[in-house]
Amino acid sequence: MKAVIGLPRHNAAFCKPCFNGFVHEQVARAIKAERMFGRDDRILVAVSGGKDSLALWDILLKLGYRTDALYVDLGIPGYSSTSHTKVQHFADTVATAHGAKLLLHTVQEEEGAGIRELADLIHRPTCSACGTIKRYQFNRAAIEGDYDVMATGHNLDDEAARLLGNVLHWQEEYLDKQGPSLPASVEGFAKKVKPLYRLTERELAAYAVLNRIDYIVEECPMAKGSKMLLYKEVLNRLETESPGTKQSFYWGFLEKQGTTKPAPTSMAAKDQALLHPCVTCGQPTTADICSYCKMMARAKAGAPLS
Ligand code: Q46
Ligand code: ZN
Repeated sequence: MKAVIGLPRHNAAFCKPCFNGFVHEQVARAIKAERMFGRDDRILVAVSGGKDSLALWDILLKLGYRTDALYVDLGIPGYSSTSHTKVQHFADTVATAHGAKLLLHTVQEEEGAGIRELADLIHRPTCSACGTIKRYQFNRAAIEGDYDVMATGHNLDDEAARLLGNVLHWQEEYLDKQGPSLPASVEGFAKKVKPLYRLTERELAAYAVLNRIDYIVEECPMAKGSKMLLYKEVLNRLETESPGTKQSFYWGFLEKQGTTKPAPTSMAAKDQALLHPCVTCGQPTTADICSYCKMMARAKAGAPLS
């Protein structure tokens, strides 16, 4: 059969069925190696409408896992409506046939304003406010829906870029939490996994195209000029010169981390000592009020939201 994609880091070229087999195998290995979840677990995938998260939902369904998805509508003009349409289309044409459902949270409906307006009100960069909102929404949906684990579509490029940023700034506490599987440290905090960490952005784009997954190609407009995009560019240059760089950088880190980091149980114990329920929403936090509730209180004080 005709080769449809060459993978320099594996020194191989694949036809479509073999490529799909390769992608599924990489995800299966990730799930097993990092003890992400089992056959009986209920999984909630965070979908954005991009190739990675939709490919992840597709792969987990095809591997036979019980996987629903959550889409958070951030209310970014011209972007959120398109990405929502792509997610809905995938849910209707693929996921429903597997008995899976799509959950929807709309920031505008819940908080009276979209993400950009909220960020302006509290004088924070949009992406930092967005991070807090997404973390809160995904965790809440996972806990309320009684899911065992929450999965995100972060790929090898994302994780290598994040690692580069954390190393450049010696963000040790972030380095500690950069593994592909974070345990549910306390009641009220969902376990989080990244089953695509063995696959690159290019491989996932190829998977989406070959399997006719209709995804939003444009990046979120807020990502423009971000450090993450710069780190990805740098790593792509290195990858072109020496294929396998991203893989050896991130997987090498995981290997070293595996030999030095404390076992997840002791990490959970450490977190458990620090976290307790937010007095406003009940989600775990190290302060009295969680960062999401603080943010919304500040936004409401800054300007009355409808
Ligand atoms: S969605 Fe949100 Fe990203 Fe858009 S506003 Fe920034 S953080 S760029 S992954
Ligand atoms: Zn709270």
